[in-house]
Amino acid sequence: MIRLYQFTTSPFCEKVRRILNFKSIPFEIQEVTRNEIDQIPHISPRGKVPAILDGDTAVWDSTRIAHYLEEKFPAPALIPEDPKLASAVHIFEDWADESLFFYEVTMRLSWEQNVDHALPEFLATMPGMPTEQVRALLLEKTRTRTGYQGIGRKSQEEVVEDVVRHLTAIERLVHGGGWLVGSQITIADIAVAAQLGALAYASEVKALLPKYPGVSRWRAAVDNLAPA
Ligand SMILES: N[C@@H](CCC(=O)N[C@@H](CS)C(=O)NCC(=O)O)C(=O)O
Repeated sequence: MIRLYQFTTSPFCEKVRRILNFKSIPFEIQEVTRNEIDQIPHISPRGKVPAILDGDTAVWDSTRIAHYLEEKFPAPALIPEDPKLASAVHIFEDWADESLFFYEVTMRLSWEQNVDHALPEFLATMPGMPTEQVRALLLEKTRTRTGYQGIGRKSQEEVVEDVVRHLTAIERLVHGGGWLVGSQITIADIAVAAQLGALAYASEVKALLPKYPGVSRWRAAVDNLAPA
Protein backbone atom coordinates (compact mmCIF):
# COMPACT_ATOMS: atom_id res chain seq x y z
CA MET A 1 0.00 0.00 0.00
CA ILE A 2 1.19 3.53 -0.74
CA ARG A 3 2.47 5.37 2.32
CA LEU A 4 2.14 9.16 2.36
CA TYR A 5 4.65 11.03 4.51
CA GLN A 6 3.07 14.29 5.48
CA PHE A 7 2.43 17.24 7.75
CA THR A 8 -1.33 17.66 8.19
CA THR A 9 -0.80 21.41 7.94
CA SER A 10 0.68 21.31 4.44
CA PRO A 11 -1.50 22.23 1.44
CA PHE A 12 0.85 20.18 -0.76
CA CYS A 13 0.07 17.10 1.35
CA GLU A 14 -3.63 17.94 1.09
CA LYS A 15 -3.21 18.08 -2.70
CA VAL A 16 -1.75 14.55 -2.73
CA ARG A 17 -4.46 13.17 -0.39
CA ARG A 18 -7.11 14.63 -2.69
CA ILE A 19 -5.50 12.99 -5.75
CA LEU A 20 -5.28 9.62 -3.98
CA ASN A 21 -8.89 9.89 -2.82
CA PHE A 22 -10.16 10.95 -6.26
CA LYS A 23 -8.48 7.94 -7.83
CA SER A 24 -9.62 5.64 -4.97
CA ILE A 25 -6.03 4.53 -4.37
CA PRO A 26 -5.64 2.95 -0.93
CA PHE A 27 -2.97 4.70 1.15
CA GLU A 28 -1.77 5.07 4.69
CA ILE A 29 -0.53 8.23 6.33
CA GLN A 30 2.77 8.58 8.11
CA GLU A 31 2.65 11.87 10.00
CA VAL A 32 6.16 13.27 10.37
CA THR A 33 7.42 15.91 12.74
CA ARG A 34 9.70 18.75 11.66
CA ASN A 35 12.64 16.91 13.27
CA GLU A 36 11.89 13.60 11.60
CA ILE A 37 11.82 15.02 8.09
CA ASP A 38 15.63 15.03 7.85
CA GLN A 39 15.76 11.43 9.02
CA ILE A 40 14.06 10.03 5.92
CA PRO A 41 16.48 11.03 3.12
CA HIS A 42 15.81 7.75 1.30
CA ILE A 43 12.16 8.87 0.95
CA SER A 44 12.45 12.65 0.91
CA PRO A 45 15.99 13.52 -0.25
CA ARG A 46 15.32 17.29 -0.15
CA GLY A 47 13.77 17.27 3.34
CA LYS A 48 10.28 18.19 2.16
CA VAL A 49 6.84 16.63 2.40
CA PRO A 50 4.73 15.30 0.78
CA ALA A 51 6.67 12.21 -0.18
CA ILE A 52 5.27 8.78 -0.98
CA LEU A 53 6.63 5.30 -0.75
CA ASP A 54 5.06 2.82 -3.16
CA GLY A 55 6.77 -0.54 -2.66
CA ASP A 56 10.42 0.28 -3.30
CA THR A 57 9.66 3.50 -5.17
CA ALA A 58 9.94 6.78 -3.30
CA VAL A 59 8.67 10.00 -4.89
CA TRP A 60 8.76 13.47 -3.35
CA ASP A 61 7.20 16.79 -4.47
CA SER A 62 3.45 17.00 -4.99
CA THR A 63 3.71 17.65 -8.74
CA ARG A 64 6.10 14.74 -9.29
CA ILE A 65 3.81 12.55 -7.16
CA ALA A 66 0.78 13.69 -9.19
CA HIS A 67 2.47 12.65 -12.44
CA TYR A 68 3.67 9.36 -10.96
CA LEU A 69 0.14 8.52 -9.81
CA GLU A 70 -1.39 9.63 -13.12
CA GLU A 71 0.91 7.25 -14.98
CA LYS A 72 0.39 4.33 -12.64
CA PHE A 73 -3.36 4.87 -12.09
CA PRO A 74 -4.53 6.61 -15.29
CA ALA A 75 -8.28 6.26 -14.60
CA PRO A 76 -10.03 8.39 -13.60
CA ALA A 77 -7.75 10.91 -15.26
CA LEU A 78 -6.66 14.20 -13.70
CA ILE A 79 -4.55 15.41 -16.64
CA PRO A 80 -6.44 15.94 -19.92
CA GLU A 81 -5.26 14.13 -23.05
CA ASP A 82 -5.64 17.28 -25.12
CA PRO A 83 -2.14 18.88 -25.11
CA LYS A 84 -3.41 22.48 -24.86
CA LEU A 85 -5.66 21.65 -21.93
CA ALA A 86 -2.83 19.69 -20.30
CA SER A 87 -0.59 22.75 -20.67
CA ALA A 88 -3.21 24.98 -19.06
CA VAL A 89 -3.54 22.48 -16.20
CA HIS A 90 0.22 22.53 -15.72
CA ILE A 91 0.29 26.33 -15.54
CA PHE A 92 -2.59 26.45 -13.01
CA GLU A 93 -0.91 23.82 -10.87
CA ASP A 94 2.34 25.76 -10.88
CA TRP A 95 0.50 29.03 -10.09
CA ALA A 96 -1.15 27.34 -7.11
CA ASP A 97 2.06 25.77 -5.83
CA GLU A 98 4.46 28.63 -6.47
CA SER A 99 2.32 31.74 -6.12
CA LEU A 100 -0.88 31.08 -4.12
CA PHE A 101 1.19 29.09 -1.62
CA PHE A 102 3.16 32.19 -0.66
CA TYR A 103 -0.07 34.14 -0.11
CA GLU A 104 -1.25 31.50 2.32
CA VAL A 105 2.11 31.39 4.10
CA THR A 106 2.13 35.20 4.35
CA MET A 107 -1.47 35.63 5.53
CA ARG A 108 -1.92 32.47 7.61
CA LEU A 109 1.46 32.33 9.32
CA SER A 110 3.19 35.71 9.23
CA TRP A 111 0.29 37.97 10.24
CA GLU A 112 -0.22 38.32 14.00
CA GLN A 113 -4.00 38.34 13.74
CA ASN A 114 -4.13 34.95 11.93
CA VAL A 115 -1.28 32.85 13.28
CA ASP A 116 -3.11 31.71 16.44
CA HIS A 117 -5.83 30.05 14.39
CA ALA A 118 -3.26 27.85 12.63
CA LEU A 119 -1.10 27.31 15.71
CA PRO A 120 -2.68 24.12 17.20
CA GLU A 121 -2.00 22.11 14.04
CA PHE A 122 1.59 23.35 13.87
CA LEU A 123 2.20 22.53 17.54
CA ALA A 124 1.45 18.90 16.71
CA THR A 125 4.31 18.87 14.18
CA MET A 126 6.81 20.21 16.76
CA PRO A 127 6.13 18.07 19.82
CA GLY A 128 7.61 19.28 23.10
CA MET A 129 8.17 22.85 21.93
CA PRO A 130 6.38 25.51 24.02
CA THR A 131 3.47 27.27 22.31
CA GLU A 132 5.03 30.73 22.52
CA GLN A 133 8.25 29.46 20.95
CA VAL A 134 6.38 27.82 18.05
CA ARG A 135 4.37 30.99 17.53
CA ALA A 136 7.50 33.18 17.48
CA LEU A 137 9.29 30.72 15.19
CA LEU A 138 6.39 30.64 12.72
CA LEU A 139 6.18 34.44 12.57
CA GLU A 140 9.93 34.90 12.23
CA LYS A 141 10.62 32.11 9.71
CA THR A 142 7.67 32.87 7.49
CA ARG A 143 8.44 36.61 7.48
CA THR A 144 12.00 35.91 6.39
CA ARG A 145 10.88 33.41 3.77
CA THR A 146 8.10 35.50 2.25
CA GLY A 147 10.31 38.60 2.44
CA TYR A 148 12.87 36.91 0.17
CA GLN A 149 10.10 35.63 -2.07
CA GLY A 150 8.59 39.12 -2.28
CA ILE A 151 4.95 38.84 -1.16
CA GLY A 152 6.08 39.34 2.43
CA ARG A 153 7.33 42.84 1.53
CA LYS A 154 3.86 44.00 0.51
CA SER A 155 1.58 45.81 2.94
CA GLN A 156 -1.39 43.84 4.23
CA GLU A 157 -3.68 46.02 2.08
CA GLU A 158 -1.63 45.24 -1.02
CA VAL A 159 -1.71 41.50 -0.30
CA VAL A 160 -5.50 41.59 0.18
CA GLU A 161 -5.83 43.48 -3.12
CA ASP A 162 -3.88 40.69 -4.83
CA VAL A 163 -6.07 38.03 -3.24
CA VAL A 164 -9.20 39.84 -4.45
CA ARG A 165 -7.77 39.68 -7.98
CA HIS A 166 -7.05 35.96 -7.57
CA LEU A 167 -10.53 35.17 -6.21
CA THR A 168 -12.15 37.26 -8.96
CA ALA A 169 -10.19 35.35 -11.60
CA ILE A 170 -11.24 31.98 -10.16
CA GLU A 171 -14.86 33.14 -9.82
CA ARG A 172 -14.96 34.11 -13.51
CA LEU A 173 -13.41 30.83 -14.61
CA VAL A 174 -15.78 28.57 -12.66
CA HIS A 175 -18.85 30.74 -13.26
CA GLY A 176 -21.88 28.70 -14.28
CA GLY A 177 -20.70 25.45 -12.73
CA GLY A 178 -17.46 24.71 -14.53
CA TRP A 179 -13.96 23.59 -13.66
CA LEU A 180 -10.80 25.64 -14.02
CA VAL A 181 -9.70 23.90 -17.24
CA GLY A 182 -11.89 21.94 -19.66
CA SER A 183 -15.05 20.08 -18.70
CA GLN A 184 -13.68 17.71 -16.04
CA ILE A 185 -12.01 18.09 -12.68
CA THR A 186 -8.21 18.16 -13.11
CA ILE A 187 -5.08 18.58 -11.02
CA ALA A 188 -5.55 22.31 -11.60
CA ASP A 189 -8.73 22.29 -9.47
CA ILE A 190 -7.14 20.12 -6.80
CA ALA A 191 -3.95 22.19 -6.54
CA VAL A 192 -5.79 25.52 -6.39
CA ALA A 193 -8.45 24.23 -3.94
CA ALA A 194 -5.71 22.93 -1.60
CA GLN A 195 -4.02 26.34 -1.45
CA LEU A 196 -7.36 28.15 -1.04
CA GLY A 197 -8.19 25.89 1.92
CA ALA A 198 -5.02 27.07 3.67
CA LEU A 199 -5.65 30.69 2.63
CA ALA A 200 -9.11 30.50 4.17
CA TYR A 201 -7.49 30.33 7.62
CA ALA A 202 -6.82 34.05 7.24
CA SER A 203 -9.63 36.20 8.66
CA GLU A 204 -9.39 38.56 5.65
CA VAL A 205 -10.00 35.68 3.21
CA LYS A 206 -12.81 34.25 5.36
CA ALA A 207 -14.52 37.64 5.17
CA LEU A 208 -14.08 37.81 1.38
CA LEU A 209 -15.27 34.32 0.42
CA PRO A 210 -19.05 34.94 0.70
CA LYS A 211 -18.65 37.49 -2.11
CA TYR A 212 -17.58 34.67 -4.43
CA PRO A 213 -20.48 32.17 -4.63
CA GLY A 214 -18.98 30.48 -7.70
CA VAL A 215 -15.76 29.80 -5.81
CA SER A 216 -17.72 28.30 -2.88
CA ARG A 217 -19.74 26.07 -5.19
CA TRP A 218 -16.58 24.97 -7.02
CA ARG A 219 -14.74 24.25 -3.74
CA ALA A 220 -17.67 22.09 -2.59
CA ALA A 221 -17.59 20.23 -5.93
CA VAL A 222 -13.84 19.56 -5.53
CA ASP A 223 -14.45 18.39 -1.92
CA ASN A 224 -17.16 16.06 -3.16
CA LEU A 225 -15.10 14.34 -5.89
CA ALA A 226 -11.65 14.64 -4.32
CA PRO A 227 -12.03 14.89 -0.54
CA ALA A 228 -9.10 16.05 1.54
N1 LIG B 1 7.16 21.93 -4.22
C1 LIG B 1 6.95 21.08 -3.07
C2 LIG B 1 6.78 21.94 -1.84
C3 LIG B 1 6.66 21.12 -0.56
C4 LIG B 1 6.86 21.95 0.68
O1 LIG B 1 7.31 23.10 0.63
N2 LIG B 1 6.56 21.34 1.81
C5 LIG B 1 6.75 22.00 3.08
C6 LIG B 1 5.51 21.86 3.93
S1 LIG B 1 4.20 22.87 3.30
C7 LIG B 1 7.90 21.33 3.83
O2 LIG B 1 8.14 20.16 3.67
N3 LIG B 1 8.61 22.10 4.63
C8 LIG B 1 9.68 21.59 5.45
C9 LIG B 1 10.94 22.35 5.24
O3 LIG B 1 11.03 23.16 4.30
O4 LIG B 1 11.86 22.13 6.03
C10 LIG B 1 5.73 20.19 -3.35
O5 LIG B 1 4.93 20.53 -4.23
O6 LIG B 1 5.62 19.13 -2.72
